[in-house]
Amino acid sequence: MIVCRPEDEGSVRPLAGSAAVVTLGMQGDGTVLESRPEAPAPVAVRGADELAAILYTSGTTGRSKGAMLSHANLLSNALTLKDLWRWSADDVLIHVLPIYHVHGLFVALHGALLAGASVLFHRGFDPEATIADFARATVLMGVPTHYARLLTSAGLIPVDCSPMRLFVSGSAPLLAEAHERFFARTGHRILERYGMTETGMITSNPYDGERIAGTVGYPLPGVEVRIRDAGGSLAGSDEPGVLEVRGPNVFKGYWRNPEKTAEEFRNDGFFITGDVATQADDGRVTLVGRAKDLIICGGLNVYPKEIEEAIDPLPGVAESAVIGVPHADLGEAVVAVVARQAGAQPSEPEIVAALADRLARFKQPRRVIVVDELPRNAMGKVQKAALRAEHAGLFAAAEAN
Ligand code: MCA
Ligand code: AMP
Repeated sequence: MIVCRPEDEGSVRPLAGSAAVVTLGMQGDGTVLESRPEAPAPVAVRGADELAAILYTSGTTGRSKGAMLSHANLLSNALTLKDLWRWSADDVLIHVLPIYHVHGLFVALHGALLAGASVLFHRGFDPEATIADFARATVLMGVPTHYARLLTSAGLIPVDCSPMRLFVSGSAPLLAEAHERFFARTGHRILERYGMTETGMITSNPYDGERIAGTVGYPLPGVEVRIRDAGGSLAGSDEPGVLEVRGPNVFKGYWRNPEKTAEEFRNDGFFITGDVATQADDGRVTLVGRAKDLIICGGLNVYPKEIEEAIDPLPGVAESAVIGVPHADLGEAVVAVVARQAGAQPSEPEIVAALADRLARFKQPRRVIVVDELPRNAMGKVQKAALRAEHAGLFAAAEAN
């Protein structure tokens, strides 16, 4: 069955083959327009281990990888979260996330669908429209940028959010300060959880117990987590290392990419997340960094290598280093430090303009800084940590002005 907007029906039908086409849309005045199939479509029977979805996720190599998720992967995570977060048919979810990522597509929608709850589907994220729905909804799921924007919205004080029972945050780190400020404004402690496209959700702060800001809570029931230090041994409690995960939620591998699949799994079935974490004696996990060179901007992932590969061939550019810099709204913002070729004068506007049709908007650097040369260590490696430290205040300064 294909569900599309009424205005797209003409272009979708020729592609539909034997699938039923159902249309669903809304007029400006809020009237729902829907068509139903002439006859109910036959239900296709699928095995638990069969492929349910291939979700593309970017990689350090610059090329996207298709994560193969089975029906069992999706179902196990959905059933676990339904119990853990107490979904019921009385719930009303405010849906503000894109439905092309695990967060909006599975975590939010599956919970609601499995419980038979209702969904208030927003076309995009508007803080005022979201706050207006707090009076008639029970659950909100968002990335930290959503909460940062709710907090800068005047509408949040005073606000009737009496029906609301659960605010979830994930996809990027939620600042402890945002957690506290949200509590002070609304009386709700945001529940932070952690996951990945390849694994669905891995850990969650508790529904009843203490939700500690800056931690991502405990491994979900049935999900095993372990942490390996830099030497490859299992880390002791509170010692940092790369988090590995195994369980019914973990994907089957990358589509037509057995080499990459083999690289990211251990022989005993644990998947290497690339996130650096610590685990306390009681099992609580805290993310402390990333082993993968990844920037998370407004909940969307940007791999520096892809951006550097777009910048390096531009006229007058010798080389570039792309970093993430703290940004109050987006969490991290993409910044490119560009070393010019001797005698050349590439400018920020020129580079920005050249990238406009080469990179998706969210991957485009917010600032380009042109320098004579990039800092390197004794091994000749570009010192990104030094660049991050040097430019850490870039957006803080802009906001203060
Ligand atoms: C939009 N822009 C961005 C971003 N989003 N730039 C950088 N990073 C972004 N994330 C651009 C727009 O194109 C626009 O460009 C300008 O910034 C201002 O747009 P604005 O209107 O402020 O943006 P928006 O449309 O309101 O979007 C912000 C957003 C959105 C609502 C935070 O980025 C979003 O929905 N993020 C959530 C992504 C998500 O679902 N992540 C989960 C994936 P111009 O100035 O040219 O107009 S991770 C996942 O699924 C795992 C499993 C997990 O753990 O959840
Ligand atoms: P994606 O590849 O889009 O599925 O993004 C997954 C990555 O998002 C993880 O590997 C983490 O680095 C990050 N992530 C997800 N949830 C959180 C969280 N609560 N805090 C910090 N980082 C997170």
